[in-house]
Amino acid sequence: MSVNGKRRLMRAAAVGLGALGAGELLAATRGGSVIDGIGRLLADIVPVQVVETMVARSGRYDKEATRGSVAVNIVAASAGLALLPERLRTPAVAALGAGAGAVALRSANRSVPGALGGVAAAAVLRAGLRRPPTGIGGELLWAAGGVGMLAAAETLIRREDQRYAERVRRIGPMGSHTPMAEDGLGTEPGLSPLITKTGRFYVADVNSRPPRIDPKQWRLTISGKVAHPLRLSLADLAEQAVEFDAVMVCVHNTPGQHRAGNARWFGVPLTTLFDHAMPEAGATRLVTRAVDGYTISLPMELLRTGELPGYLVIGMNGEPLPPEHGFPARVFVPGIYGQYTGAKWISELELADDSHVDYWWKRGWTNQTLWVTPQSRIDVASSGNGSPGKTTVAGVAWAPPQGVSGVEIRVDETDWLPVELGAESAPAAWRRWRTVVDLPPGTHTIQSRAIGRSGEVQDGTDRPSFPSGPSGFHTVTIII
Ligand SMILES: Nc1nc2c(c(=O)[nH]1)N[C@H]1C(S)=C(S)[C@@H](COP(=O)(O)O)O[C@H]1N2
Ligand SMILES: [Mo]
Repeated sequence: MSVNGKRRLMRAAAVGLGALGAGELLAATRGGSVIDGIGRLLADIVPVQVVETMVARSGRYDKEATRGSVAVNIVAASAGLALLPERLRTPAVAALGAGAGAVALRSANRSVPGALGGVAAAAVLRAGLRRPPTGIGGELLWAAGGVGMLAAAETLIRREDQRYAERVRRIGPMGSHTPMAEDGLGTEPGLSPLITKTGRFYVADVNSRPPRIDPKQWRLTISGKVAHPLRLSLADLAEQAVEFDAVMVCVHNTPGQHRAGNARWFGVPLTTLFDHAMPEAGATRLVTRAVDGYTISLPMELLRTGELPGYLVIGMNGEPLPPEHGFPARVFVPGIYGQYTGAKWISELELADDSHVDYWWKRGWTNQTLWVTPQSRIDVASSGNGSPGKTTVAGVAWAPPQGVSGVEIRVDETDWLPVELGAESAPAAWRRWRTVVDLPPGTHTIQSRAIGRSGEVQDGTDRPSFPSGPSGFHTVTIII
């Protein structure tokens, strides 16, 4: 490419950055975002192998990574416009603007401000390409302006999200918030607490940011194949809720990961809702539908009797569900992976037949309910404390809903040794464990495995999450 060609590209990229910043800031002042809508579109359409790679690589910053790559790609696309002949630029920019607008208005987002921002960005882009900045100074001004406006937009959105989260919290206590019983293991530096603090609880979903829902307007509807359709407010639900402890586990929780958390939840047993709504005989699936169009469905034969307790959850650790964890309500059946257990941000529970197709099924995931298998994580493997070789090994293990009956560790792939277990707060909750082993100097590997009360022993075969759930042992290396 000629020097001139490169300059044209750079100039168009600078203009693109400025235009994106302007559009995003406009959207943000009205409570929307251009970037978030496109991020969600990507989550909805990229091949599942790409999702898997992204999840594996991005850790807990997947949402930031998605937003960043959306912004970079928009700027790259703007630069690409410089390569088009002049007569095609206007239609191309118009198409970009219309596309961004349409994406914002998709049912997953329904964001008029996002659409406005997209169209505004296209208008600024067109103007900037018509009268491109002259000289490096002009380009820098566009680029710096773009970055500044993007930063301002991000600040605005975060501030509004925080305000919303605060409003949600002030709705008042949800549950007794009784202090957790001790499990007898006391405190061990590095060992996960019995209850995961809400702010440290993993967040996994297809959205860039949690949808904001007005609790005064919100009603849970129960519809479809029921004799008595219901419409319930948050206050109606709170009257019928009970508290329970349980671990929630993402299907992407490969060994050693922190995509699992143990909380004290507050929710209405699904059987109570069924007693009121009276599902018809042909109702074989409970479809949990979220405001963002996401659905997860569950087999009614599992839920109807209450043998497998499921809940419409409205509280977490004594407070309303925070926005990122599904305010105002989510469905949770302990023992089923997060991706199969029920949607956050519920708008509707629909009793349906087997013709229903879930969000993830269309993407290649199994349509069978995925059960959490016994898993354990090593949180602590530390030696020293005055006596070399004496090594404390501790962690958490779960096998919901029946519970953990034992945890074992092995050093350098020798024999499995049982460890001390903390008391069980509830079978569906996680259980902490600890032991001390004497290790000779050198490098050692330590592995742990959980044994479920049903007799199932954690499977050590390394298997990825997709398509039917992960397995393998968490392995930690320690040097004495
Ligand atoms: N509406 C909606 N609900 C959802 C999801 C989602 O993307 N959208 N993700 C599911 C997945 S994959 C998991 S692991 C859990 C995560 O819940 P958490 O973010 O509160 O930990 O929510 C589930 N519910
Ligand atoms: Mo998940």
